[in-house]
This record gives sequence, structure tokens and C-alpha cells, in this order.
Amino acid sequence: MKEFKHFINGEYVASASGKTFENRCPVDNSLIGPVHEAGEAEVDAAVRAAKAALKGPWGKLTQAQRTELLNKVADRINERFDEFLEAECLDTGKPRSIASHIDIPRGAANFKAFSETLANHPTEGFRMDTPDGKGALNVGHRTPKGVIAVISPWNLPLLLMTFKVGPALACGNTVVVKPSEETPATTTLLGEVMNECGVPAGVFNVVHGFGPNSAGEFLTTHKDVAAITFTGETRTGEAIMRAASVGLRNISMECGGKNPGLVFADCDIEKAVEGTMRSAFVNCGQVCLGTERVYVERPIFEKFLSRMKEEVAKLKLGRPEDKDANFGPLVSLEHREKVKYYYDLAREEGATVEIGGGIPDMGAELNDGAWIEPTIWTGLSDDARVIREEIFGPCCHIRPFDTEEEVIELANDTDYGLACAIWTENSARAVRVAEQMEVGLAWVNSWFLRDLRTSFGGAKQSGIGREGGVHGLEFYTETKNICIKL
Ligand code: NAD
Ligand code: 6OD
Repeated sequence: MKEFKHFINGEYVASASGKTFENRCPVDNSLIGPVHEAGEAEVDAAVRAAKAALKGPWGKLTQAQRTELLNKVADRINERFDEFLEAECLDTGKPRSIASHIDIPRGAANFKAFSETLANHPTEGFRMDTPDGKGALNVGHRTPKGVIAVISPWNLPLLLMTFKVGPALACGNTVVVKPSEETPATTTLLGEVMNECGVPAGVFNVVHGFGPNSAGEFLTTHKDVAAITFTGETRTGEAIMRAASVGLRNISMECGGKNPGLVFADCDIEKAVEGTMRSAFVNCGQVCLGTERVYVERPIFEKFLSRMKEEVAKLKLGRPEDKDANFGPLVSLEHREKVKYYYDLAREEGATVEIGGGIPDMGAELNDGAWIEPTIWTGLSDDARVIREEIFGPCCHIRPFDTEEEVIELANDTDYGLACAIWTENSARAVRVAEQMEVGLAWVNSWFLRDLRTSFGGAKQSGIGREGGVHGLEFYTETKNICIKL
């Protein structure tokens, strides 16, 4: 049995209160081990360690030295790849085939990509005229913001946490991470890697626990936290924004989505089916960028629907280690309750269940796990709750459309604005439609194809701000203009 402690000032520590909660594997609901729940004392110790580390050896490193150290961290994650893989799959139940292609390699890459991108980014400089004719030079200078609180979700635990920790450290900040209570393992393991690579104590800290009245709230309300970067549900984001308003702390918010797929009759239908299958069902549909609303141009609607149903029927549910399994359970029984609620609601709202819609019989060994059937609906009205609310499960609704104007209107008719996927072989249409989508990320003939130098984030209720590439610089650094009179 494993035990998950906090990682504070370079050491693993238990909660003084002795309070723990259970970490269970969603494959069969077996106990992985107890997780220590941080009280205000542990959170305060972590923030103090992070604040002190800013003035220690970490604060004196050059950008090049930081880059070298973070490259080492990336290499060490890759050297310990199998341990990270095992930990991530136990916590989430996801197939190893997925975690070994997405979660762990990207978890490592996030340390390399950001430090290298930021190291090569110039600062601004302006020479200005002055009345005495001698002029002045303006030079932009960036300094770390300070202690950054990182609040991360459970769907891609290592990837989404390092997507924030990587740039935060590359910019010279220190961090206190509060991983999701569902998935404490890989963040905890990263503490060992930090020590092995010689990252000074206090630079990377981890506290475990829940949100309200627990580690999440204690961290986001701590007065010495300079800024908060959050990934999770929009409603949680609102609570964190309220916490951040005290003391005017900066925030970066990556929140929910209800992303559309737009499938035009001039698409390559097999490409569109393959991409939509991934975007709706990979990671058991638990990807913020995933497609839950699919709009298909009427001439190919029936063919597309029947091909999707054929492909869903082929999905292989199984344990992470099953070589041919490509579909795992949801992250927890609690989350399954939420997804199942929407499956039932879809029927009440008049959906035709084209495939799935229930809880599969996985056999005695797995029936206690958080398994759910991949599901496709048709026939819902545009104002159904199932069409408007984020479900975050392996399901999508497929609806026909007749014109480009109509589908743009339908796709944008949502409170969210994270991502979309457009399927067409007409490049003029692709650009025209992409430019009109109210989202932070528009894919054409692809999905989740990521160049880490690009911006990442959402419009409307999907978030505030952009991270990725150099776009996080405004958030992770304080810019100062130095004006030198000549
Ligand atoms: P969540 O909002 O329930 O939890 C996220 C994190 O916030 C967890 O660590 C949780 O403990 C913490 N938290 C909860 N309440 C808090 C509070 N009051 N104060 C401080 N911390 C608090 O989200 P989740 O269920 O873990 O993840 C799923 C959601 O995340 C979905 O809505 C999904 O769309 C979204 N998501 C968005 C992105 C993105 O990049 N936009 C990426 C992944 C997931
Ligand atoms: O690829 C990324 O950088 C990223 N942040 C992906 C987010 C996926 C959401 O579930």
C-alpha cells in the first residue's frame, strides 16, 4: 500500500492532524493508499518554504542555469517513465497505451519546451526622443512574480500540472501545487525527481487535500501567494477568482468546455470519423478539449452516424495493462454518478440513444469500478441541458445541419469557448469558419495536435488568459520598464 504525503521544502511530511483520505483506483475501486490532507499549518509551511526559496540559491540562478536544471527534470521523468506511468494509470484507470503516448511524455516535455522558449524570447526596447535632444532608452525587464499556487485537475494529472509548473519555474518563480484529490500520485513522485536533479528545497512544494475548507482554499487565500494558476471546472474557477480578489492577486484560468465538431459534406469522412472518435472518447471523454456536440452536414449525416456507431462498438474496455484495451473507466464512482445523471437526463429530454447509454457489465472483478458505456445520442433540441452543459464523459450528440452560416451559429451558441474541430477539405472554408469560431483553439482536420509554442486557453466561460509558449510570460512574470535618460 502506498502513502501520499505532502512535499514541503524538499521533504515528505505527514499532516500534523494525522488526517488522511483514501485514494482508490477507479478500475475496481481497490484502495491505493491513504493521502494526507493538509490543514492551514501545512499549507502555510509550504508557502513559507516557497517564499524563502525565492531568496535562496534558486533566486540567484541565471536563466541558462534554470534551463539546464529543468532539462534535467524532463530527462529524469523520462528515465523513471515506467514509475510515472504506473502511478498515473493506478490513479486514473486510463489505458497504458494512452498514458504512455500522452500523459507522461508531455509531462516531461513541458519542462523542456517552456524553459527553452522563454530563454530565447527577447525583451522590448524603445529609444525615445527628449526635448534636450539627448533621448532616453526604455528597456523591458522581467522578474519572477513570486510564489505561484498551482491548482490542477484529475483528467491529465501530470501533463496539466507540469504545463503550469514548467513555465512558472522557467520564469524563476517557486510553486506550491495542490493536485486533485483524485490523483495525488504523479505530483507526489515529482518531488523525488526535483530532489534527484538538485532543484533547491522549497522551489517545488506539494500539498494534498480538497477544495473548500481544505488545502485548495487555504492555498488560494494565503496572503503570500502572488498568483494562482488554475485548471478545472468553471464554477471552481469562480470561487478561486473570489479568493484571488483579496490582495489583488493575478489569476490564470483554464476551465470547462462544451466543444463542437463541425463536419462538412466536403470532408474526408474517414478522417473526420477517426478524429471525432478520438475527440469524443479518448481518456473516457475526460478531456477539456473533447467534442460533446457534433454537427454534420445533412448529405453525409446518416453515413457519418453509422460509421461512428461502428467505431464505438469496436472500443475495447479493459484494465490499463490490457494491451488491446483503448477505453478505461471514468476517474471515480462520484464522477460516474454525474455522467450517469446526464445519460438519464438525455432520455428524459427526448434523445434517441444510438449506442451505449448505460453502465456495462464488466464481470465480478471490475464491476465495482467506475465503468460507463461510450454513448452517442441524436434528436435532442438545441436548448436541452445535455447540449448546453459540460458532461465530461464519453458521449456526444450528433445533429444534422444545412448551411455554413447555420452551423457557425449553432456551434457558437454556448456559454463556453474552449475549442472546436472543423472537418473539411475546402481550405478557404476551413479558414473562414475557424476565424468565426468563438474559441481559444480551432483545429482543422485534426484534434489535440499541440505545438507547445502556441497559445492555450479559452474564450467566454472557458477561461481567462493564455498560457503556452511565450503567452504565459505576462502571467508568470512581473514586467518592469526601465527608462534610462541619456
Ligand atoms: P474541479 O474544478 O472540481 O477541481 C480542480 C481542482 O480545484 C482540484 O484540485 C480541486 O481540489 C480544486 N478545488 C476545488 N474547489 C476549490 C476551491 N474552492 N478552492 C481551491 N481549489 C479548489 O475540476 P476537476 O473535476 O478536477 O476537472 C474537470 C474539469 O476541469 C472540467 O470542467 C474540465 O473541463 C476542466 N478542465 C479544463 C481544462 C482546460 O485546460 N481548460 C483542462 C482540463 C480540465
Ligand atoms: O496540451 C496541453 O497543453 C493542454 N493544456 C491540454 C489540456 C487538456 C485538457 O483536458
